[in-house]
Amino acid sequence: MPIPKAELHLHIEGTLEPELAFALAARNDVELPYADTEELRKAYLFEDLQSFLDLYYGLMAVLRTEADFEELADAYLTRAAAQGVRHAEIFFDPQAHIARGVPIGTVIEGLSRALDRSEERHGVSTRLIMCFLRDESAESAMETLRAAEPYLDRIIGVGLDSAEVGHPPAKFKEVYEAAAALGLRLVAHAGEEGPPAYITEALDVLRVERVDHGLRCVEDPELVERLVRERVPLTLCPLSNVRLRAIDMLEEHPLARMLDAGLMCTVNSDDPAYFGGYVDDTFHAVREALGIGQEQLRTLARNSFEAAFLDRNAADEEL
Ligand code: ES4
Ligand code: ZN
Repeated sequence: MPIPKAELHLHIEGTLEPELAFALAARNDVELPYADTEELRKAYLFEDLQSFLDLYYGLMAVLRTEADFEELADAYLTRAAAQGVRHAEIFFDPQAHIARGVPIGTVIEGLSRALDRSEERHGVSTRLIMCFLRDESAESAMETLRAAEPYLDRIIGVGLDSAEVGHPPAKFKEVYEAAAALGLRLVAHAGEEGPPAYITEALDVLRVERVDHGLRCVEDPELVERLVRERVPLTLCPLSNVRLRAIDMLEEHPLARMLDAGLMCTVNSDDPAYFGGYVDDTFHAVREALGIGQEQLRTLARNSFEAAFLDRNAADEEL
């Protein structure tokens, strides 16, 4: 039995498995630049974050209708339940769909169809976090926030993803202020490929409550000390870091050292269809590669509920 856990860093578009991509392509009459699933999988050899993003945004062409988004989310929730996930906070990238002519309402209504039935069907509670693409303008992010206003009852918070370097958090200060004023919770990717200063900026300028990745904090001892002191959750994604070459091999991942330093680490799958495993696969992989023991695995699971946007009682119940 996999250990019960919450997943806090999961891009729903990153759960699009090749088989579903081809099924949706056929249904929607979308031509893909790959002959079959095998050829598609062979393209999953990434140099860095950008080379992954190019393929990831390209394959989204197959997602067109509410039913597509429902099927995508239901497939993820089925797999997540089998991996011990009891609660999932799910990112989605509305701008990547709006740009292709798919309205935000189609995305949110479709995902909601699966999410609304998730507790009953899969025993997984869910939240949705809307991400802004940081390589798009702050104005575009603000327009996206406005477009989401009719659906705010379905969205717990906002995040920031896509190409990090050259797009520091401060670019989105006003959007985050507006999101906070709407009662939304705040997270952001920082310190994945970008420098430790982006983590500090996400905390001080965007006022995020959790940092997605946060990997590169280890380069700045004062920042580590602060993250420990303030108990800032980091949603680490070790398999993603290997596949996107943030680190050379899993054996070199700083997760064990980060836990020893007292950082509030969680382990997550990021884009599991692309990075070689879902979240319990990731727990197994770090156990094997880093010698992370049962006690630390329990700490990671406990941290995942503590860092979730659940109320305290609900989080305690899971433990
Ligand atoms: C992402 Cl791994 C990663 N980093 C930044 N943005 C993303 N969007 C989807 N996966
Ligand atoms: Zn991510």
